[in-house]
Amino acid sequence: MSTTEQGKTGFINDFQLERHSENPLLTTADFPGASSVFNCGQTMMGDETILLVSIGHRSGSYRGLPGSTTHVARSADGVKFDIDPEPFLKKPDSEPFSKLVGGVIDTRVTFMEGWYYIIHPGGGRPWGTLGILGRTKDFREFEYMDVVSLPDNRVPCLFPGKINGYYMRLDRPYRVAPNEHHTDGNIWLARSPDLVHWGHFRPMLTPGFAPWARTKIGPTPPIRTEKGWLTIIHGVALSCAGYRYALGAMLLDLDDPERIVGLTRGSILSPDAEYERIGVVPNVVFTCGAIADNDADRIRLYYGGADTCICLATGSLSGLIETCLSDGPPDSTA
Ligand code: BMA
Repeated sequence: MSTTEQGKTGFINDFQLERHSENPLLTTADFPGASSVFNCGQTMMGDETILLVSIGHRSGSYRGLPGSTTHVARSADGVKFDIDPEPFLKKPDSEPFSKLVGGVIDTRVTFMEGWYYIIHPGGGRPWGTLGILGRTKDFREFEYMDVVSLPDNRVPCLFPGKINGYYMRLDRPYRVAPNEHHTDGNIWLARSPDLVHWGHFRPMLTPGFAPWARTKIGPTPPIRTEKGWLTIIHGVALSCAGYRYALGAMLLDLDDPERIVGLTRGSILSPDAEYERIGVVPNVVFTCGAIADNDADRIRLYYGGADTCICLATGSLSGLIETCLSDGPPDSTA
């Protein structure tokens, strides 16, 4: 196992993503009236890097609640971003979406068959939090498709194409405790003939495989590599200081993605920089995906720091894959 123990913060991996020297790349100052800046969905459209950045406003809107907005940020070099002034995702007019979508956070983007599919959480009170699917071709026009998961399952992450005749996705259903804090939640696999109807559910990974992921875990859309489906995951540890969000990765078998062939036991990015430790929600590095630059053997991860800024971390793609493989499959799956 390639992990080393780092004092009280738990395990971090020998393989660490490197923070970009210009971090944070986007802050509340880049969005007039913003009080918080979240996560973000990410993809390439041609040569352009696209981020979906969700914003809470000083007027009081926050975290996917009505009034919060999600904007497209576009970049030619992956570092300097132009932000579309008009929100890309707004509260929709048509049923059932108008009932289930206030504002949007945590967008997961998957490109397949000429469309960018986006799943984001919806619902909330009184329904519970569920996954809503829509799609765009250009990050200007967006169409909602359907509600694709029941509460509480807010993070369905699509694979970028059919495998063995089925669309597939990673889920993270969870239970909400009486104090309304999320509890547990495991990663599952689901299959579908058409992206709307889902079944063949299989359990894959449960929290607790490492100190940084002992309380909660969650997936992002898998990326195809020669050695397997690479999936960045987040892990949460709860202590007397509150939640601490870190990132790791897992590798899934190409033909049988239910099988985890590698899992980083240490985190590959944890909240250590000031802009990750101090902000609206302290001690958070959180991402909704990653971008693989295969020719450059590089993985780029745009992530939210402390729910207050967007940052970039990079690393060797093959290095991360090898780390997953050398750390090996989880000792026991659910
Ligand atoms: C998660 C996500 C992230 C956020 C984190 C901490 O559940 O919603 O976008 O960064 O909580 O607030």
